[in-house]
Amino acid sequence: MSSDRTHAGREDLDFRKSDVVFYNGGPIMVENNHSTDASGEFHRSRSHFDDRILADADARWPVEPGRYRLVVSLACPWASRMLVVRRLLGLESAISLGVTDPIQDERSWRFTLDPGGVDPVLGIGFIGDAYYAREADYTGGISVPAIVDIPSGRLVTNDYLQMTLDLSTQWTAYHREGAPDLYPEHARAEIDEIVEAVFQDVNNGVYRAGFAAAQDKYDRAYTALFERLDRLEERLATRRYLVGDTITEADIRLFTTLVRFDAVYHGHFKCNRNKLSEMPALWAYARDLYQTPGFTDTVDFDHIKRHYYQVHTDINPTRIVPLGPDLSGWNTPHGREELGGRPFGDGTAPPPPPTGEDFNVLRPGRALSVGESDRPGVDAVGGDPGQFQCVVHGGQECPGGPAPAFVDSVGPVLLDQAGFDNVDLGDVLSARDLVAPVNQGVPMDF
Ligand SMILES: N[C@@H](CCC(=O)N[C@@H](CS)C(=O)NCC(=O)O)C(=O)O
Repeated sequence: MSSDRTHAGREDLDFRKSDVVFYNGGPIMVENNHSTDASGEFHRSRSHFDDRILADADARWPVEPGRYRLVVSLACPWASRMLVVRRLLGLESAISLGVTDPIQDERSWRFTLDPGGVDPVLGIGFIGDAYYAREADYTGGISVPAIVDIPSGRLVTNDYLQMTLDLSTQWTAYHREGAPDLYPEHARAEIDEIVEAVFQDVNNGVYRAGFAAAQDKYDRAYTALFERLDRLEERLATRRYLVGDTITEADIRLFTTLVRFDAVYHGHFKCNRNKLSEMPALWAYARDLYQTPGFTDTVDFDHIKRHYYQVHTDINPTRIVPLGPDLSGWNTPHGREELGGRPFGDGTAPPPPPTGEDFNVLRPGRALSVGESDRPGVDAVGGDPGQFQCVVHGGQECPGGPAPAFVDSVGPVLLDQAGFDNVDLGDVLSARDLVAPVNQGVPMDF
């Protein structure tokens, strides 16, 4: 199926449809897997494709290593759950990974970070192509995370609620040695209950606040969100994790919202009673998880910030991406070990991520060498030693040769030290070298 179509808003509800808007001559897709109704209330659509991949050789989609490709945006909290679970369970070689550009266009999520703008395994430029291969006349939203059957090129599922659970329960034959049990049978009732409340008030609650189009709907979402966060703050003051004494699915689902809280939800979605960093237990809990192998390497604040602030033009028409907040606090000690707990239960920490899947350039100790390109969207670190360097995204060249900006996570990082063969971005961050936004002065077009 060709990708020369513009996917429409969902037809099943008579809501205000999301729009395609034009910015600097280029169309930008406003997300349309959700809508705001006539009363101004935000609604999230159900995932249309809810097939499951099962540990059953006779299933329509049987578990089979190498057969499926997981497609994510690093910006997306629902997709990031999959990244964390896949990493903790060691399913990286069983289920390959495609990463989209954080900015959608009118055809939705695209593979513009890959050479030639095409996913190297699926051979498509847009994840929408896999949706249409599955259902040619599909008119609904195109969302990530998505799992695609590689041989047929068809989408299997975009049901983010079930996907992570199936990695835990159906893919057990391919879990790494030492994989933790993220959805232990004895604790499922408690996990499910917490996950549901966290979904309503927190995961989806921030969207309900951010996309509310009426004051009362916003007020309600905001109130429910902070009431829930207050309760979580209390719960987590005395226990290291949400359920039991190990990391479970419940923690992963809360984490992917918390890690975005100060960077995007606090400002962009108006969830601003306080920042996460002003809630001591939750902030320490989030840092604890963030610093845990398998979590930290999935976080890309650059993708997160650019996606939210640049795609939701209905709530941020200027598309300006704020410079703040200061994200260096994520790397500070959290002290949560004192609460005990065994992060991986009887299991062990995952090994470092496979090549190309270490997405967090702010992780302490993470180094980039001149000429190295080890993450999607980063083609090279160029320029002469002693000059400013530039990381180039999406196959574009630095405008005007060696550009005065090192463009990376949380926006550009200006580096002017000599000959940094081995730049430690942890140091760069703590040295407070964050400077002007990408498109101030240097019109970089990603
Ligand atoms: N598939 C789910 C949730 C996943 C989701 O909302 N993903 C967002 C990114 S965080 C997305 O892909 N939105 C794109 C769109 O709707 O056009 C749904 O349909 O509600």
